[in-house]
Amino acid sequence: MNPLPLLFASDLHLSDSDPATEAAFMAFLAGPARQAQALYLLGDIFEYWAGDDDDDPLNQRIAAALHAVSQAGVAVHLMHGNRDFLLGEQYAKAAGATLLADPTLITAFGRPWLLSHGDALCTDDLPYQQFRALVRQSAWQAAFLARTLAERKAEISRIRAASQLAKQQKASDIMDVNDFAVAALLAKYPGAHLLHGHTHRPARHQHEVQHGLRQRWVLPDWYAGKGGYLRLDMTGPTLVGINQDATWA
Ligand code: LP5
Ligand code: MN
Repeated sequence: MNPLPLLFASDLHLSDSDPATEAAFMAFLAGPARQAQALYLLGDIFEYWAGDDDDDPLNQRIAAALHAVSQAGVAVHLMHGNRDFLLGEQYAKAAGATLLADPTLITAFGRPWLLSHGDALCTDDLPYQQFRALVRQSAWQAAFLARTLAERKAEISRIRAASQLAKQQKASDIMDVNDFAVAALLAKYPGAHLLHGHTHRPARHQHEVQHGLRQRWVLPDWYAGKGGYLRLDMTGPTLVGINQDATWA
């Protein structure tokens, strides 16, 4: 029998205000995800994450659904995105999942694959990288998490508004990955292909690194009825849309 595939998804941006995306993700967890050896969620699973003490019913529904996938024998892995990097071990445990560092190297179907959310590769976006450097410090996070949930949510709401405004001033290229950053990262992982999300530009790219061609697969986002995942099996990676009409790579 052929070995089961590995599935990768990211950028679901789940929130109370988007029940259609939650329903699509639940259908994915009840369907294709059960026919896999492992499920990797590479960040921005949630529209934002204020802390594991936020017991919003949505968070509980998703934890229960992921836990059921893991109970069915599928290894569930979570990686932080730029919106849910405060998601902690407590929530991962409730979801029956392991938290992965960004980046993480795995071996599957006889070759190395490097997994990342992708935001760290957008090195041309200097204001974002400054913001990231600040909020990824453990001391900053501990101080933020020490505030009340209501204060954290209010602060996040301000940051989201500031981010929306800032993005309107940025050229689209600035918000994509930088080719030199991709090559520098892949140079540290001989022979690996890269899988990431964040940019919402699903595609397959090729990069020449150390005199060889490396693939870079970009996962789709799930906003507004879109959505899809990457399926990795013996034949290699395939981008699969949850709607019939998705055409990628
Ligand atoms: O997510 P997306 O794709 O819309 O935009 C990202 C970058 N923006 C962000 C911010 C998040 O969207 C919103 C925050 C989520 C919750 C985090 C929880 C805990 C943190 C709480 C912080 C108080 O990631 C956006 C990129 C874009 O991707 C493309 O790569 O461009 O980056 C920005 O827009 C950032 C701005 O350029 C600079 C930061 C603005 C805020 C300034 C206030 C600084 C005060 C810092 C103190 C916290
Ligand atoms: Mn992201």
